[in-house]
Parts: sequence; C-alpha cells; structure tokens
Amino acid sequence: MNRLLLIALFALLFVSCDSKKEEKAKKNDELSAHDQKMEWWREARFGMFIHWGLYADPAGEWKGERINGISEWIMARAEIPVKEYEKLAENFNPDKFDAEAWVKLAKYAGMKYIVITSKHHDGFAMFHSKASKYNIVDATPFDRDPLKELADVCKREGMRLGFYYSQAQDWHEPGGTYWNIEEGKPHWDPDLEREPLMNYINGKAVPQVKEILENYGGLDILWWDTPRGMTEEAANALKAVTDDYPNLITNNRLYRPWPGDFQTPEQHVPPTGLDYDWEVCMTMNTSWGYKWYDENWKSTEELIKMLVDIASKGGNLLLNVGPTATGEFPKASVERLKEIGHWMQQNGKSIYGTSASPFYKLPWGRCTTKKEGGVTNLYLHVFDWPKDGLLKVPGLEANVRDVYLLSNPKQHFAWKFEEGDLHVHAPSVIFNEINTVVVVKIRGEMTVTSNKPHLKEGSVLLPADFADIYNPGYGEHAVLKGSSSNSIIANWVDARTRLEWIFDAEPGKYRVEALVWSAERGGVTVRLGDQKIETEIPDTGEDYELLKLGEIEITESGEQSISLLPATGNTCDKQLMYLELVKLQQQ
Ligand code: H79
Repeated sequence: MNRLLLIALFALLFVSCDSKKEEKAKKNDELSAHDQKMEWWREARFGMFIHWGLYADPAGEWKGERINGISEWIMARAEIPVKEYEKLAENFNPDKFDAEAWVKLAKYAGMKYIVITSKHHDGFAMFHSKASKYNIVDATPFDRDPLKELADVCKREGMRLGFYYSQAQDWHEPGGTYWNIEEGKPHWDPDLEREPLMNYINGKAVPQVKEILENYGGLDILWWDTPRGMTEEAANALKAVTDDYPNLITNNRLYRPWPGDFQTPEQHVPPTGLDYDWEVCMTMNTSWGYKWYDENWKSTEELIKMLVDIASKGGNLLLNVGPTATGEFPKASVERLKEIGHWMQQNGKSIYGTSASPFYKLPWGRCTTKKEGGVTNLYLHVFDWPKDGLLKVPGLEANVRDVYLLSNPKQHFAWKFEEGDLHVHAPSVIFNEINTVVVVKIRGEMTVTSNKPHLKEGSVLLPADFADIYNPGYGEHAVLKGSSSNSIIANWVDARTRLEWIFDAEPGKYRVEALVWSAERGGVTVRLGDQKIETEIPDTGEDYELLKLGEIEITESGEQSISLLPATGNTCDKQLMYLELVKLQQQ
C-alpha cells in the first residue's frame, strides 16, 4: 500500500478517535451541567403556580351567564370577540396587589419557587412589553408592572422565579393558534383576519420572550404551554432565544416531541415515578384562573398528602393560586397555604432534597429518603396508624440506629425487627392528624425486599391500596379512601380511569374475583396482556360481594400486570363500584 495513503489513514483514525473522546467528554460535561442546572429544582420539590390575567375580572361569568370550565379559557369558551375582550383591560386595576405578601405567603407555605403567567392564551401580557401594547402597563389604568415588582421581591427573599408563557395559543393575534386550529376550525371571531403563525412568532412571541428573559433579573424557569399547532420552525425560533440562557429550566411543552428539562403531568399524579424529572401542576379548586363560584376546594389534608405522595415518587408539585382582579389571593387559598405551611414548618425536612421511596407500596402512607454522609434517613409519612399498633416497614434490612419523631426528635419510638420487617410501635397519642413523620436513621447500606403482591397458597391478593390509579388530567378522578386496614377505591366514574396492579405469579389458569359494592350496573373490562374479559357488574345490594369477573391464563412466571377499566361506551356518570380487593384464584 502506498505509504502516504497509510499515513493518511492512520491520521484519520487518530482524528476520529480524538473527536470521539472529545464528544464523550463534552457529553459528560453537558450531563453534569444539566444536573447542576437542575440541582435547586430537584431540591425544591414544592412551588407555587400563579394564574393571573384579565380573566380574573369576569372570573367565570360573562354577561350574567356562568361559563363552564377553567376561567382563563373564558374568551374561547364564551367566544368573546377580540375587541370586546380587550375592553377588560380598561378596567383592570388590581390596586390590592402586593408582591411582598404573595412571596411571603408562598415562602411560609414552604414553596421554593413561583411560576406566574406572563401571558396566557388570551394574549394579554401581564408585564411591560415593547413588543405589544396589549400589556398591563400600557393598556390598563394600573400604572405598574406587577411582574417586575414580583421579580424584585423574589430576588430579595431568595425565592426562585419562573414565567409561564403561552407561546402557541394567542387568541388575540391573527397568527396565534387556538385550541381547535388543528381541526381546521376558524377562530370564533370572524373579524380576526388570519395570518401565518410565523408573523405572530417573530412579531410578538420571540420579542416578548426576549423581554422577559432580559428584563426580570434572570428567570429560573420558562414554562411553555399547549404546544398544539406549533411548528418546528416556530419552536426553533423560540429555542434560539432560550439557548442564550444556559441556566434556564424549561418544561416539555414548547414543541411536542421535545423533552425539555422536565415532564408536566397536569391535574393528576402519576401512580409511579416518571423516567426523567417531572412536576405535577395542580389546582386547589377546579380552575386555574380565579372563578368566583368555584367552591370545589381540595382540603389541606388532600394537598399535604398529594405533596408527600409526589415527593415519595421523586417529583415536584406546582400548586396553583388564581388571584382576583383586585390582586389578592382567594381566602380559601390563603387558608390552605397557611395550613400547609404549618405542617411544612415542622416537617419540611422530609420533603426538600429527598429521593423517592425505596418501597413498593406502604399501606399506611408514604416514604421519602435522604442520604447525609454515611447515614440514610427514611422519612415514614404515616397517614394512618395501623390499628394493631404496629407500623410495619416491609422487607427492610438495615443497621437502624434510631427511630424518632421529625417534629420533635426527643420523641423516640420503640422498634424491632420481626420476620424481615421493621416494626415501629405506634404511639398512644397521634402527633399529627394528617401526616406524622417518623424518621428511621440508618447507618451504612440498607436493602429492601419488595412487598409486591405474589402467589401465596394458591391465590394472589391485590388490595385497593396496591392499585396504581391512572387518572386522566381532566374529569373526575378515582381516589383511594379509608384507612390502611380497609381501603377502597371510590369515585370511579371516568371511563378513562384505569386501575392497575403489578404482581408476581406462576403460569396457570386463574379465576379473577373482585370484592365490590355496587349500586349501579355497569360494564368493566379486565386486561392481562392481550387477554380481555368483559363483564357486567350487578347491583350487589346492601353489602360487599366477591364477584367472579372471569378467567385468565398466565403463561410465563414472573412479573404480571392486570388492569381494570370501565367498559368502552360505559358513560359511567355514576360511580361504577366501590372496590376493595381483586383476587386471582389459581384453578
Ligand atoms: O394554564 C392552564 C390551562 O389553562 C392550560 N394549562 C394549564 C397549566 C390548559 N390548556 N389546555 N388545557 C389545559 C387542557 C384543557 C382543555 C380544556 Fe377544553 C379546556 C378542556 C375544557 C376547556 C379545549 C376547550 C378543550 C375542550 C374545550
């Protein structure tokens, strides 16, 4: 072979090796840069969402009529023409707005960051914008930039801050998208002469995103929403702006296939952790924006348990407040935030900077963990003290040094290991009605054997509190009710809600039974792999009944999953049944 050619070949080999190495090193750098960027966010676990805009004024009512649904959607839901909706700005004067009060309350509640709507789908900017006069400083009598005030207070108070920006939907602009644009529906306002999307993206969205990133002291988060109708070109134009801010955290809603920095389950808690960073966004009542007659408030207890549940799965909670047109938080929100704060002041340690639970399921509550040096803290969140007085931590092997009450470390608990479980003696007094946090201090490594349901004496028992409940974002949600010894799944009314159990079993034929109480007849579908049973649930009368649903066959040993779903076509406006247990009986 020609020597020159050989040298050239070698050189090529070296160059490609080198560039591969470089690539790898760069990837590692990027990884750690990403982890560094996410560090505060992962530590934070709890943030406040604020939906505030012109829609706070109609607050769910238009021309004397109550408009169904989330209040910030009123312009679309009531099909309000642009010129008419614009008039809301003329009277928008939230003179009770007090950034300091908001931030201090968020802080007291234990929230570590705030994300506020800088522009929602209605297109109205809640900040001073040069790119569009349709903003709070230029279009309203309120001569202040509330987001600037908020940013200043956040800086002072050490509160992280993010802005929500509706990049695709903008119902005010001829080029903005609207919710059913993909179905080829015209905008409801015939006077809005349509223009190409890029006119709006380049003329308003890009300049405004530049403004918010430039003028508010360095945002920590940019929260995109509703990517429907976005194009890759439009998304790239916006991404080019955010690329200049390497520490900016963005969500996965800029453009559909793009992952962003975190996933965003909306109005539902995923039954298990997700595969990369995630944040549940959730309303305290039903609406994001203020809606004066929305009284469907979640209780403080539900909210605290939700936060704990999410932390135990490794996610964040972004809990929403919809301030009024005068600039105040609704009373019901303030009450709840104060009560959550009361709990967080004593128990925040079991939330911040924790990792997901190492246990499969804990019938009495949840668990979060934190490693500190050579010590691991297990935070046992006890929702219900077991009636027999023993809190069983299943399948734990560890060098336990101490078990004590988080809110009062002088309060120690008696404990012992029994048949591979850690048994903690319940106190005679309940320390916290909602959630008592017990710390298990462990030296060195620990191992956990899963308490996943399995075949035992010919049957597999799948209790309600071991079900993964897959609820849809919108609609009624199935919930787990009752205490640990007799939990039931209630409010199973949405045909999109799936109940699923994971378990281990051996091959064979099994009879599927369910312990239920039902007053309404309805269809239910049972699925295991590609096997499907469709059956009717009869009226069970006064009491719970063990109903036979059908038969299935398990062909391979190991992990299985079985799911129950209201049958297709079952409108299920009343709840299908109360469900206490599913049982697989080997035939
Ligand atoms: O900002 C909040 C919501 O306004 C926004 N995301 C959260 C954070 C959001 N936009 N769309 N959705 C949530 C999904 C909801 C769609 C619905 Fe509708 C709006 C269901 C009923 C009203 C659109 C209009 C679909 C049906 C009618």
